[in-house]
Amino acid sequence: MTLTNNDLRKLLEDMIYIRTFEDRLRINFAAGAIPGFVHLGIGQEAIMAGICFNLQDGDTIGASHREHGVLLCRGIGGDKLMAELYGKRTGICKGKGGSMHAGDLEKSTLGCNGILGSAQTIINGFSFAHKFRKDGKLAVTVFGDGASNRGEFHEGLNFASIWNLPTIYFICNNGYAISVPKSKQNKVDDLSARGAAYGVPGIQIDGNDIFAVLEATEEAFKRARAGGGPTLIEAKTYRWRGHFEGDPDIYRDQEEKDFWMAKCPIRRFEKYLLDHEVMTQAEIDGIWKSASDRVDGHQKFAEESPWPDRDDLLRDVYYCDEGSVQA
Ligand SMILES: Cc1ncc(C[n+]2csc(CCOP(=O)(O)OP(=O)(O)O)c2C)c(N)n1
Ligand SMILES: [Mg+2]
Repeated sequence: MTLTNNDLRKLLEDMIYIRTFEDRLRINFAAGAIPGFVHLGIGQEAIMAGICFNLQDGDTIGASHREHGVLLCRGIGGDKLMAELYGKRTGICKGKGGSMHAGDLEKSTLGCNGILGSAQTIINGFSFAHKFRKDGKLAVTVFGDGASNRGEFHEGLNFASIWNLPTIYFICNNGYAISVPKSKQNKVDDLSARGAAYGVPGIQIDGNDIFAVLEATEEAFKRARAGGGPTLIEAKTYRWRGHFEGDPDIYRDQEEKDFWMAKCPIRRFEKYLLDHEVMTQAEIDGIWKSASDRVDGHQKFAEESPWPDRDDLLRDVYYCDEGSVQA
């Protein structure tokens, strides 16, 4: 695909912004400022930025518990996301969703589902709607290697195939489901091979290579928009942090972590940009600095925001689209 220097700069900015935002979550969670669970996607930035780069407005994306980066790239706004994670009333879900349920339907960006696998069937409702309305849009579901062992993944992929739906199944294979390594989850080397069982093209890529993510999604999205049906993409990657913040992470050795940290998707992309003289080190340093300033602002906004009122407790518990209710 052809990328301009502005495209390359935007991709690097997005990846650095995600890393900086999440690194701040790491620090602030440890300081006790963030309630609930937080799962960080540090090390998986190329996947989040790459998928979102190729999405159009109106395409639906449903990510999982580790993809704050998707929310940022979809333009939900760092203030509203940080406030949500802090449980504040100014959050995108008024502080009631937290890290795992933050989403914004107005930006066609779904919150995550606490039940692993269920999002892989639900997503087809959105892609079916896109197909039914003939709006040329698609729906992507982003989930982990662990979730790909749930029955709903298989059911959903088969359904998308038989209905020829514009659904993209994107597996972030980071090698672990909590403490269980992939080798103990299943005996399939390539999760992408599972597509063949349902007549769906399956492709495996290096999830730490932004260009591989861009190429795979560009092709899959093009096929989906043209009525060619679903694609299964497996991106191999690694999470640098434990499963959740606070996880003692005793099931992975340092050698393995060092191996993957040396394959940092951001450093790798920066090297490409420097080697090809697209950017100077000073420009890259400037991007890190401005990401840090932006995140300072989000943190301040979240810290200074009010808590939800006691009266808010039972508001928004049920959603009712009044237009569809028959008198
Ligand atoms: C049906 C179900 N079983 C178990 C869990 C608990 N759980 C939460 S995350 C997780 C592991 C997910 O692993 P993976 O899908 O690989 O995603 P990753 O955390 O590696 O990004 C599990 C088992 C759950 N949320 N839902
Ligand atoms: Mg995993």
